[in-house]
Amino acid sequence: MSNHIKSIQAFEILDSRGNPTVKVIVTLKNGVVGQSSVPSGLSTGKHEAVEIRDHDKHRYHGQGVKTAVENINFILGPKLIDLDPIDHQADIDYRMIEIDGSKNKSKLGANSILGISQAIACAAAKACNLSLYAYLGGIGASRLPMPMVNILNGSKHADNNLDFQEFMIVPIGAPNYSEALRYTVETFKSLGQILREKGYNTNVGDEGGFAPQLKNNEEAFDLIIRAIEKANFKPGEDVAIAIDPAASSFYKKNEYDLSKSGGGNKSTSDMIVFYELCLKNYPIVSIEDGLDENDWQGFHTLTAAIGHRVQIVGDDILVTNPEFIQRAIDEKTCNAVLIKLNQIGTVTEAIESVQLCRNAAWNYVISHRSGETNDTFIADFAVAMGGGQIKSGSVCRGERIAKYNRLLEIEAELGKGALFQNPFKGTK
Ligand code: 2PG
Ligand code: MG
Repeated sequence: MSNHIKSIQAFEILDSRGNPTVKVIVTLKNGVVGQSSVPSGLSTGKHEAVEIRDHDKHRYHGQGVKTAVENINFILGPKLIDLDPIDHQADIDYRMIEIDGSKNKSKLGANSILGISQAIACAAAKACNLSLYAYLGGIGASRLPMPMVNILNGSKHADNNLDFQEFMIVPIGAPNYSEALRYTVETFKSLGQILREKGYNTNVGDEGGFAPQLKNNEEAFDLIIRAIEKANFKPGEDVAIAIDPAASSFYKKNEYDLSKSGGGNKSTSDMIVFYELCLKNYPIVSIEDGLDENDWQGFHTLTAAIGHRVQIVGDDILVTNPEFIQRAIDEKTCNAVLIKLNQIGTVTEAIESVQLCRNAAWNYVISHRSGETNDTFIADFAVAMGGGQIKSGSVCRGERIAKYNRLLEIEAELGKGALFQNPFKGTK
């Protein structure tokens, strides 16, 4: 029986916010099955590949994905039957891009195309009797990524007064992945205790981080430092801080509106001064989307000012698009890229984006979306791409933990051969 594709079937399932999303099952003629589900963002970049929703107000408040499912079952799927998925990922992905025909996958939907793209990779890996990371990355794929764990949620991911979307911790002193994860769990638990003692709410946001009402950003940083210490780690040595302000979310009328968290309105240069001050006062190693997604000049100035001391990550501004990333490399817009498969819509193009980063000696962070499923594709993808960093939210909520747990499994499978990527201190 051959490895060729027998059928491609899609379904509407729910993501972690209870919103519909796409699940795809690819079956090969030899009975091998590969499956994958598609995530969905809330603070999306304007230039992301387009996720198709039904906009039928009578179903799921317009959020249904039946059209995307039908595009798979009746348009894309039938055109891929009989193809051999093994080592033909790029060929199949570019066929789908051609069938869609638009510049941003708006005709058939990035959610349709990515669902197939990921499920094809999973089926091919299984047909080769390989783990997904080993199939995608080859025998050199043995480096686990540095986790960036989001322990305080704000902005669009929580109903509190924090303007910044993500306050993360990075276990930069950990010797390996499993220890790194332990550092983050113990710090997260300590933060919970501190919040409880102060009478703050310990409910969590969309990505599993706590979501209390705080006085301002400084209080968030102070609480995190206390949590690191309470967990018996040294701030800046064992555990550092990373932030994703997701600044496009509070950029209004040419100003950064931080009034929700008591910071007033700020210009681009005020924001840069503010970040410089944060770096002086707190052990911050990474700032993602510190400015608006259209502020290429501002990003360049920010990188020139502090890029030698801190990782400046482009998410909404670069949308995992190789063309945008190449421009950013040429113009020194930042020095690292957030990689989200559904921002670009195929596994092949996401790999191209990572390759651009590696060639430019830029860091890259493989990322989940705020709307997730228990799919663990990004965990394998991170190892296949040589480690880098991964952000999958907090060490809380099943859909976030699924990725971190998959990395523990991979670490165990690699045994003595497992390496750990520490972009802040070198590989161990
Ligand atoms: C981000 C992501 C993931 P969303 O901004 O980095 O944390 O959020 O998926 O809502 O775009
Ligand atoms: Mg972001």
